[in-house]
Amino acid sequence: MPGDKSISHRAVMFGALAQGDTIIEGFLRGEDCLSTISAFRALGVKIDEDDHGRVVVHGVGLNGLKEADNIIDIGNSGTTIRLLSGILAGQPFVTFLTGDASIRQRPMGRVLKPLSLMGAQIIGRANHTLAPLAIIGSALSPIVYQSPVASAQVKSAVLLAGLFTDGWTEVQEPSLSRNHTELMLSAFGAEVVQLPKGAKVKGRPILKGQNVMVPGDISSAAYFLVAGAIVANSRIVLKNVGLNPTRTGIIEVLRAMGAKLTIISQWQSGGETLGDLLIESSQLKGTTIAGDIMPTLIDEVPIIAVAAAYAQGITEIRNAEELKVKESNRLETIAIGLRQMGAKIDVLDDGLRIYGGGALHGAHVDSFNDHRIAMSLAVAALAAEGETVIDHFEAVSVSWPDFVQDLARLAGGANE
Ligand code: SPQ
Repeated sequence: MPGDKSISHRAVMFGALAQGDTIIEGFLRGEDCLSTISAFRALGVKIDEDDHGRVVVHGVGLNGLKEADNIIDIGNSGTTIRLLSGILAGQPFVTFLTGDASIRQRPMGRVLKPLSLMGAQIIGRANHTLAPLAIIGSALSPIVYQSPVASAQVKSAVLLAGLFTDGWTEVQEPSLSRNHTELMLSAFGAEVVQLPKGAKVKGRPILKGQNVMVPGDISSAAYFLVAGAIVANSRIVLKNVGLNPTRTGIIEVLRAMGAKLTIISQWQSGGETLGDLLIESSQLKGTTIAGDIMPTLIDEVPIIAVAAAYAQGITEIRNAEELKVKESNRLETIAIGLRQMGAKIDVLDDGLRIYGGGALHGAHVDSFNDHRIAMSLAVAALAAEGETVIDHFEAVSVSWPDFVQDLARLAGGANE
């Protein structure tokens, strides 16, 4: 599996803020994580590759970043712009951040609001809710922030700003979101306390460069887990997959749907849980997904919709409003694609109702420039009757540049 996107971003960011070198093995060379590397290079951090293909970040320490001499373009990466905003809010210089058309529509107010409560000065379009952003570095104070959304990007932005304050910064969230920031900051030497729904961090730590082993991305593995379940006569072993409990909702849901999914082995590395997974063709049945599990499978909803379309019975997904503000409105875009392939789906205010059981057929569909929609529709196409053409498939490059080649190794017949 390609390296975990969330962990790859954070390894570069924390490596940059640490003293000494950070060596990253298994770094995801997708466009999003490459945008994070470019951003930190623009901020004066030397980042290169060693003879073993590992990324080496030559840390500048907590106070070593330098003002960039131009606008930083973070492309399609929400994680980069939001976490960077937290880091840059407390710097003694000005930064301008922008991104592609999708990023410039995604909500930034959710990050700017808590940061401004800490004393940050950030200007954005549409009354400080949209990028481009101008970040005028300022002295920050710690806060206790009650986040209205379960978002790891909001939580991380506030905790990272908290590194540049005197005292403890705390974020509470409605449900626990992925906790890679907390685990990795602690591995780099920061004092971090994990809360049942949130976390707190002590400001001005001395971070020390680390060797980071990036696990395979469970959000990428999800495509092959569903492919293995819905395509007849499949048997796939996926190795070194990250199994952090804040990310494994997909495993719980596929099992509840009747998937023959086995965790063959499991181990710990760098504070993260990893494992090898086995998936076999399965007769799936509908299920209900709602509540605290949602942040643990937030990026997997489109591929779960595919599994549900091939399952017997109805699947209902609720409390998934966050899907509306991703790279596309994923409730709408996955419904459009799957309907074109013959599925029956209702888009609800906060989720999807999928009527399973109908056979899907090939169709001419669109990814809407969203990597997760592109890969989900490709998996739907595998088990459909006839050929499917997916427009704007190149969107997969943000998280899995070799997706087609890897899929073709398993399925044959896929091409660009
Ligand atoms: O980085 P980006 O563009 O926001 O990527 C996505 C994805 O599908 O790859 C979301 F569109 O993943 C987010 C995820 O949805 C990555 C992330 C992180 O690394 O902290 C957290 C989640 O977002 P959020 O808004 O719930 O915090």
